[in-house]
Amino acid sequence: MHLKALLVTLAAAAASADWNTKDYMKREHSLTRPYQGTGTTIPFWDLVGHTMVTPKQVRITPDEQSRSGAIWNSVACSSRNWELQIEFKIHGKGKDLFGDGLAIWYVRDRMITGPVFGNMDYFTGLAVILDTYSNHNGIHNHQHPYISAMVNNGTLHYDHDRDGTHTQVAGCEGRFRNLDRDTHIAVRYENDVLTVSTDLDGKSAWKECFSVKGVLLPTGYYFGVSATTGDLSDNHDLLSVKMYELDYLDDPNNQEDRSKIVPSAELFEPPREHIEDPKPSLSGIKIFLLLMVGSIALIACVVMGIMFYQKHQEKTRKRFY
Ligand SMILES: [Ca+2]
Repeated sequence: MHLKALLVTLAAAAASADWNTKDYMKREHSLTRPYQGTGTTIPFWDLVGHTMVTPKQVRITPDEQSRSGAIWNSVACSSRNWELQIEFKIHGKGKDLFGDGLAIWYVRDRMITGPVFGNMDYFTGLAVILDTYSNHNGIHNHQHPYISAMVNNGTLHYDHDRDGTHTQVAGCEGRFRNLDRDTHIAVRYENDVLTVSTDLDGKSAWKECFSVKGVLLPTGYYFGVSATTGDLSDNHDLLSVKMYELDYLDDPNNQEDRSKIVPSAELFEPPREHIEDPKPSLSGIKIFLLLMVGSIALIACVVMGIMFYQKHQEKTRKRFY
């Protein structure tokens, strides 16, 4: 096929793919300027805690100690496949010390405050965490700020002391703090694949942070963004949320009832603290030692046997002479 013909075919395929998707921004799950509708409320969104809305941004926490806030979508998501594109800004006075971070949620329960970046612990659903402060005293196999995802069925505890590494599905480093340019993150959930990408370099291009297969999330959960400060602080600003539905209209999978699915992830990243590999080599040494002791015992037996035989021979010789 000629290159031109190929390009035309590809363009036609791309165009028809566009036709088959409902790939457009869903207003009821999105948050764009101007935020306020009539009065002081934001259509489709509810505020929690210290969150303040200004014409420029939704400030989830100011750069002050012990602040906590969230903004929650009030409409449950009925799409099976979706992408959330979030523009945010995390900035503050702190040069070396700042925190704690921001979290993006797709969860069953909304509007509940708690210790996980302003949201409840033992949550049910997905968290994408932009952790600016490393609580862990030891060494991680990554630097902070750090982006990670956690899938929870309500039984897992988010462990701040380990910065969530024990329960994370995947993660990547990302320098997203105190930048002059716009910073964006995309959370894409399509065909049970969770992909998180960032646009932090001002290039208007997505860079993959991680992509994980086998992530099960039901429909009917709520989107939210929360943040918290403690002894350390930062401004955690949300500028926009854009939700795109990725469901194909003629996809037979869309007939499946996904509302009863229990959130789960096939893969969990093995936490660094649990990687202890001297055990196999220890048992190797044990086997070697056992073999050596065995061989020595065997040699000793043989030597003793020979000595006994020689003595016995001597005795019999003595008897005959
Ligand atoms: Ca942390």
